[in-house]
Amino acid sequence: MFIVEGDSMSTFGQNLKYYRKCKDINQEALAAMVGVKQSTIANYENGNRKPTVDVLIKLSHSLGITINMLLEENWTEDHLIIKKTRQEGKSIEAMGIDLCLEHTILNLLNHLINKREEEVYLTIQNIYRDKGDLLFIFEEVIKPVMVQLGFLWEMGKITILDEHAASEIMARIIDWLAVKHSNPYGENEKKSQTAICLSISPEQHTLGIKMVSIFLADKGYRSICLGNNVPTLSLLSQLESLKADMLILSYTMPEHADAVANLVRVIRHEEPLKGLKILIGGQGISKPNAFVDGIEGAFKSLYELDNWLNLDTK
Ligand code: B12
Repeated sequence: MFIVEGDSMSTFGQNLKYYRKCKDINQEALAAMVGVKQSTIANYENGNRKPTVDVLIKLSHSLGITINMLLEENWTEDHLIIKKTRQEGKSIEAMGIDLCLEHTILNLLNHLINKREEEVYLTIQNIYRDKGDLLFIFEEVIKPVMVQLGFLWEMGKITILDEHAASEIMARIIDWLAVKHSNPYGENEKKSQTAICLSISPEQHTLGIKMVSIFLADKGYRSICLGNNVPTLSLLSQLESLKADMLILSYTMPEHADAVANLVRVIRHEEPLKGLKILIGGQGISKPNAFVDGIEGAFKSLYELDNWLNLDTK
């Protein structure tokens, strides 16, 4: 029985070739794993031949991916625009691991837009199993996927509803990563320090601050994420009662810079909070380490925060 027909044949061939290269397996080796000739794999990849269901299952097992990932159409016109921009000047072969990442990001985007939560989960789970590195998954996978989702929305290719659904899926995946990666005793001696993390009101973007909070927990802080819409008076009393050492403020929209500056000003007038370190970050920041009196640092990424923390502990 054949299940790959017409145009989907070339999609299948293209996917097969990409995933094979991602896993750094040559055609001969894959053929041996699946029990077919090398020329059969070449024919699949060129779109000249179709696999049987049996072979398709073996291919997906050998490459460690789902059958859907082999069959689905990832190369829509929109995705190709993004792909072309991002890969400009690089040949497919020269892309190596980047190509694998690129393909993964496009797959995730596709799954998110089509609201296939399980596929998103499986893909991220695979990356987590391979890398086990939160910083990599947050900065190199989830953030680029969300930014590209934003481009598609800006271009009118997806609806605001698609964007909401995608954010909800991603929020659950990030929470799953947090539990999976939880490090209750901390990797260093920071465990006595408390960090309070929030998105500045009226900011609605909260995935970034979730990531920052999880990252700090992984670094050994007692990290408390308050999400968004936090009333200022409650925040002030919480900072005091929890004896917070650090306040982390995130904002995505540049116009929320004033709200950040105002909150920092209010906090700096509170005598009991004199020792509190305030860090700000997010896409809303125009220049790193620029503006706002009374803060310890302004950051665009978790890499920058990581560097700062390493310096701060020395
Ligand atoms: C999902 C999404 C939404 C969701 C958010 C859901 C949620 N729970 O978060 C919803 C649908 C609610 C939404 C609403 C809006 N959105 Co929106 N949204 C996005 C989208 C697609 C993804 C956001 C995201 O999660 N990014 C990924 C996270 C991980 O990135 P991040 O927050 O920047 O965090 C990273 C770093 O910045 C850093 N970081 C963040 N904070 C901090 C803090 C510190 C201390 C440190 C060290 C690091 C750090 O760490 C993270 C990992 O690297 C973006 C596209 C984009 N470019 O991101 C648009 C985008 C941000 N949204 C946009 C807009 C316009 C809006 C709306 C105004 C739309 C509307 N008309 O209603 C509203 C905003 C209302 C408001 N008051 O905030 C624009 C912003 C344009 C601009 N620059 O002004 C964007 C860029 C889309 C676009 N291309 O046009 N949005």
